[in-house]
Amino acid sequence: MKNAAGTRRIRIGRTAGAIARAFLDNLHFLQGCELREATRNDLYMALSYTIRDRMLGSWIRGLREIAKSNPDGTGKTVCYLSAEYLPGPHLANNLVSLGLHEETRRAMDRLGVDLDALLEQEEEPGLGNGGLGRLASCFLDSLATLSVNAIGYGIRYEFGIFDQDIKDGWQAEVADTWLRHGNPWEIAKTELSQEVGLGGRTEPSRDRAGRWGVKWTPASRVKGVPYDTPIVGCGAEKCNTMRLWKAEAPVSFDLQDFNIGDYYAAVEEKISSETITKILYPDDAKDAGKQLRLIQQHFFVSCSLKDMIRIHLSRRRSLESFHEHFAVQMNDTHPSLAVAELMRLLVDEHGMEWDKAWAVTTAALSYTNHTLLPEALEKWRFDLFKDLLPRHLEIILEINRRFLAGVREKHPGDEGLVARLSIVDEAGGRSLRMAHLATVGSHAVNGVARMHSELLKSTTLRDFHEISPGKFGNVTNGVTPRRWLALCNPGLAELISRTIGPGWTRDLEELRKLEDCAGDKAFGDEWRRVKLDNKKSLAARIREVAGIAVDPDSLFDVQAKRIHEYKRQHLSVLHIIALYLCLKRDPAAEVTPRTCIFSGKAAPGYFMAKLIIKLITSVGAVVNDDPDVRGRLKVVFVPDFNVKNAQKIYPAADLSEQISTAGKEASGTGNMKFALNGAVTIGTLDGANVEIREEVGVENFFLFGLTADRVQETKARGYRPSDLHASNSCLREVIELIRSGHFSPGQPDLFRPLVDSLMDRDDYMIFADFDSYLDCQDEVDSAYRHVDRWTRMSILNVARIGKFSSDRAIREYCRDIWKIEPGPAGGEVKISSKGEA
Ligand code: NBG
Repeated sequence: MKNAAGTRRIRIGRTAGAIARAFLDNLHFLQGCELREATRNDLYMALSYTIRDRMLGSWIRGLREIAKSNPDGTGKTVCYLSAEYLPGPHLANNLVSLGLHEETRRAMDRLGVDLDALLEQEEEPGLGNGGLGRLASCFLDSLATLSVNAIGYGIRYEFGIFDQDIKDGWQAEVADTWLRHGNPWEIAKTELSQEVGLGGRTEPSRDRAGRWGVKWTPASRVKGVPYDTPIVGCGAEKCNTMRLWKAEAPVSFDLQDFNIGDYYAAVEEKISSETITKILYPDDAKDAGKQLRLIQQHFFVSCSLKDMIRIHLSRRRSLESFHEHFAVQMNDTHPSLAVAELMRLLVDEHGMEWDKAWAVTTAALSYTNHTLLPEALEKWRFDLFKDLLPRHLEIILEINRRFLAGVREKHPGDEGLVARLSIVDEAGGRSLRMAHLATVGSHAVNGVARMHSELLKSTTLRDFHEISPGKFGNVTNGVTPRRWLALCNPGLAELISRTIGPGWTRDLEELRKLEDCAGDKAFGDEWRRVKLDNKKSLAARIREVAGIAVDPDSLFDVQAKRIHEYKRQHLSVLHIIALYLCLKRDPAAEVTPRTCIFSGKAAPGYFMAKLIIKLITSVGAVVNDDPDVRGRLKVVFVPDFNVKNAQKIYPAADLSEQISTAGKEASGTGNMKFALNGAVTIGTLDGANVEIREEVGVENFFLFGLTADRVQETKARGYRPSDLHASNSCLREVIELIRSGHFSPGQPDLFRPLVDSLMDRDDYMIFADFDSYLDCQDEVDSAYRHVDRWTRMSILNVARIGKFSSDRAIREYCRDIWKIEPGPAGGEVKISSKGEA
């Protein structure tokens, strides 16, 4: 007994001594080695298990509490359905949330192990493309921090988003083998596996009670095995679950085939089943229309809903109360099959009447839209859909029939309205509009920033808003201050905590107390010292990964996000070329030295985005070594933007580039992370920029460019970019320099597709915003030269950014959509005086 208690103390104790003992034990018993022969990965694994052990008690409790909810809504479980997650490295974040960072460092110091090297060893799960996946992970952090019961359901991709290399200035994709050394954070729950059908046919059938129904006989089945990762909230009071499904064949070997000696046929099914969760589609804003993607969506949605029903029935509850215990959020349309699948499960498999099932389904489901870009709105061709999901198609058509009948009743004779609202798009070969399905099947639909939600109501889902305005709302995105300040910027976190106390880690509005320090000389000096330290670290890293020396005293002008024409990295490049031309004309000109830092991945099939990367690196190659420039302008592309690298970039930024064409960026969340780390934004009135500017004050934000309305008007009047090229000499000079092959020696036509698209169409209004952007950048230059003014802007950006915590966003989802009373926020993060979170 005494021994058992002692062992337990070692496994969960919080002192450096207990952590060190547990670590050595895990090294021995789990990794099979001793300290002196352990590899870095052995050490990382052993430490991760050590920290995981300290989460499991609250994790088990958390799972037990799920669905133990009361009828008044307390304890209701949020099921977040998301095809993407970007959790980032777990170890460091868990140390912060558990408040174990200091003791762990002490334990590792005692053993002579370099904790930072182990943190560096972790390979992050890259199970998403960008903002949408990272938002899902910020939300899981906040749900746990606010003590809301939650499961984040998704897909366990064996290969996540590719790793990005830069070769000869071009992006090169490298397969992401994140699981190759094992994943200490996940626990497979093989006995909670689910089976999912695919293809086949449907036929009328009678159940045991003699009622008519439909029987679906799938052509094949695949097994989903859940892998659970504990997600601990700040202060460690609550631990939730990210449950990711891996596809497997229901039986590994078809013995029939095996017996007659056909080994290959025997393993074939296993191989084809497992391809379902092999790879993440590396698409950001374009609908791939791929069959495997539809299978992935169906697979994870079906497994997840069946899992919820399993939990619900295990409590001996009737499915009629399902929605009282589960709030199911669809993160974009990727999980929108949930509408059809939940109906199928309730009606076909559990014998519920259609109307009742529809009431339960719509009460349980809600939908978040994340984009207005028409090319990104998911549609599935009828024939493709029918082959894979014949029963779901029938159900969707029945949902649509009933829905449109209701519309016709209220708006007799308006067949135009009916056609616009229909889930079925009859134009050019029939297809299913998944945003329509998600909207019809949800009780609440929201956009992700105020402006985006308004545009959603006036454009993409206008007719839906007209017939049911009450369904629509807004929840502006947010980011978790734990990872995006406490963890990634320990220097600033320590300064802030020392000044206003640590309460900001769970109530970000407390940052407002910093306003009083905005004019304080000594505080400003410290503020700048922290930023300079962060810039030095990034400079060292840039030298390592890109081989470029940059000056930490120069203005760090950063654009880090997916590469996309609408995000307009190339507008920044045109500005850089204009600066370069100035320095060439007058090498003695007084300028503010700038380091322009880009980072981000391009979808492998998106030629123009890849060409933009090549343009950035090519301009860098010319500018960086030009003797006339004398180091006053540098252009750097930092490869492989992911959570881990982002954590090093945001804290070092002076200027945050948020320059998308107005009306195109739904929200943005990088914009929030930059400001939270003291960068000042240059941006358009797009997405959440609008609200950031409102919060931080118009005098602390560099605004430029056409508004969304003016973009539309300009296009409606017949926008001709070539006219601007003809009339604007600076723009012309910049474009002609690219055209001349100055940045592509020996290949004058290299950038022609890019230049031609700007000259011919300029869909994203680069030329239209060129002057305004350059003027605004001039203002940036002069503001940065006034050190005190800049410091004040930086401090005020942080002091007033509190609204953009994902805790606030989750509180709004709880109040407006899920009807859940969140608990009090967990404890705060302890920030040590050594400047380490
Ligand atoms: C992205 C938007 C961003 C937004 C994130 C998170 C998709 C489909 N949308 O602007 O482009 O910040 O979602 O809401 O990835």
